[in-house]
Amino acid sequence: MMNLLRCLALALCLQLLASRGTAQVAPLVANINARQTTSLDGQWQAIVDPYDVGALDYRAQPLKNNHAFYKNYKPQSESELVEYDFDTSGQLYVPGDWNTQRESLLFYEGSVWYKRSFDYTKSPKNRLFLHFGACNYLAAVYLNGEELGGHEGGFTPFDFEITDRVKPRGNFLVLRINDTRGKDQVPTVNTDWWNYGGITRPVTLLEVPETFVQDYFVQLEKGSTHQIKGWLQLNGPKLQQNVIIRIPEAGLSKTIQTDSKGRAEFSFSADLTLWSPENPKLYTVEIASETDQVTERIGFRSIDVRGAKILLNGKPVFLRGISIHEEAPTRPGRTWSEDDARTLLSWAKELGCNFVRLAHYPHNEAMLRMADQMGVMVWAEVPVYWTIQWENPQTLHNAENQLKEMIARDHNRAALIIYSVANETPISDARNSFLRQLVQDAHSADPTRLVSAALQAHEVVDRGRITIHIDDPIASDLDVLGNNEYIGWYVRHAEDADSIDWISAYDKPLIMSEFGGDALFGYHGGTAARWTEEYQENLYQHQIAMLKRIPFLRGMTPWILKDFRSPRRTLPRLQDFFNRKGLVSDHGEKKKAFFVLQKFYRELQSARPPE
Ligand code: GCB
Repeated sequence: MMNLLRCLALALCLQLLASRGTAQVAPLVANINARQTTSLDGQWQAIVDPYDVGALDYRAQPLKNNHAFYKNYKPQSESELVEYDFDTSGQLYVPGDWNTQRESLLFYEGSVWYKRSFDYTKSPKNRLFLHFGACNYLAAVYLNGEELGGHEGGFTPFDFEITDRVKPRGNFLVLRINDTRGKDQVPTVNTDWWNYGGITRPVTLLEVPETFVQDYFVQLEKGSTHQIKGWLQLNGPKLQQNVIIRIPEAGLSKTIQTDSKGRAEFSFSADLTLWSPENPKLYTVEIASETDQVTERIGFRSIDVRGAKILLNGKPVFLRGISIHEEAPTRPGRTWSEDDARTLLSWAKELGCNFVRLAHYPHNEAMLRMADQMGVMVWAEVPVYWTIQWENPQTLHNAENQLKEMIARDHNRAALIIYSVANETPISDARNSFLRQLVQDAHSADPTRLVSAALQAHEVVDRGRITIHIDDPIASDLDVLGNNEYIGWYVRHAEDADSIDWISAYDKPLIMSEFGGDALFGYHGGTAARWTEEYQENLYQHQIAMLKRIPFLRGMTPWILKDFRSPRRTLPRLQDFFNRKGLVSDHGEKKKAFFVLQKFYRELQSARPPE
């Protein structure tokens, strides 16, 4: 009986996915900024559709006729019944979440239809792609009244090819975005961040030659500081070509041949100035096939682990980090822009950071590129958060897909050193094998970077002595251990940290991936008074004293740079739907604890590098 129920549930999931149409997305085109592009950003017409009447009829069957919103149908006579109209329904800005654009949408979760028109004349032989930076959470995409396909997952890019569908004049593009939370989704229904819905990252038309360089991986070979090893992939009818890879500044030029599948692997030695936070050196890398060429700024560095050490370019490094959510610096709402990335990373640098944890999902591409330029190492993460449906194969497939898309977008970023596959997930056999699969996926998609996860340890009290043990079984699969702890906020008192010792069952580096406490900027009191800046300041002081005593600690990313919107934080006047663990307020004001961490990071910076 149980098996039958499982089969039924799975069939329903597959059917749902089929209707989401994830199969039709095109392979991701790498480095779109270096291509011939046209932005479709700006004001789009938008219809808010809480009951999905634009997609389903009154029997909840999919609409195929002119009542379907994607048809953008107009009444042909004054007697014809048409119950929607994009032109008079208002507008939303793309990219952007809908929640912060209209007061009435602040708490809205459901469907919104977006529409915009465009003209486009492409060169006759070229191909045209539609690129979406991200849409949260489900996207169904229609061009000129026809379905292109769908995408699931709110934080990764996807493309559709529209070469044969685009017209010189009067194209109309319609998207149905739905951000209803679902138990089987990634993330699942329960999170500690705002479920910002919408077309949250840029939309771009991308014109490429008939056979083009679709993707490439140009990085140093694992463990080496002088050997470049990588691959590239062509897409189109002429798959066998000569391709030249050039790094003019390093005097490098290498010709390779792609095989009948359009793929080539290469390896050659190079004498390079290595990328590091102190010297974030980027080289112009040119890839020229017979039919296409693309240029990208790429940095080269090695990242390894030896015992409990993390080695950057062969030398031990301590990761002075901070966690960050993808919100604009001084207003609530999702961010996607270069300017916001610069502000957020400048705050991190002002703190003394050489590292950021981009929690809890893949952040926008501008952030990664800015980190490359500014010299800030990055931990990137997929939203496998708290209690995912570990036993659901569809959920695993979805998580794997999000991880794959994140790696595909960012695998040439020198700043990116760690992929994290999960945050605070409860140990069970099903969870362990789910995460093991993700670790394996990350290593096989990209063998050069480290894989981690934010775990939770447990406390043992023996004759008054408190020890915290890191022994999660998944740790044996990870290169670096992450651990979240809230001593002084959810558990115990800040002062207890003074006598707590940490024990790890693994000879691996540890990053304390979270600790912290809430403080409302400008709210003052004693060190025991919750929500005050003094409470948070005191908590950081005791945390730092404890962290200094952990011999295998190789980094930390306290929670969190900036106060952020969270539906779980309802307390009036103090929270008002903000998680207040930021070192900076939601208006950009620095709290006292900011300076405690800054002082510690300055000490670390001027101390001898770790052995
Ligand atoms: C955590 C979560 C993070 C929360 C934080 C908190 O452990 O990883 O997403 O926001 O605690 O403030 O409770």
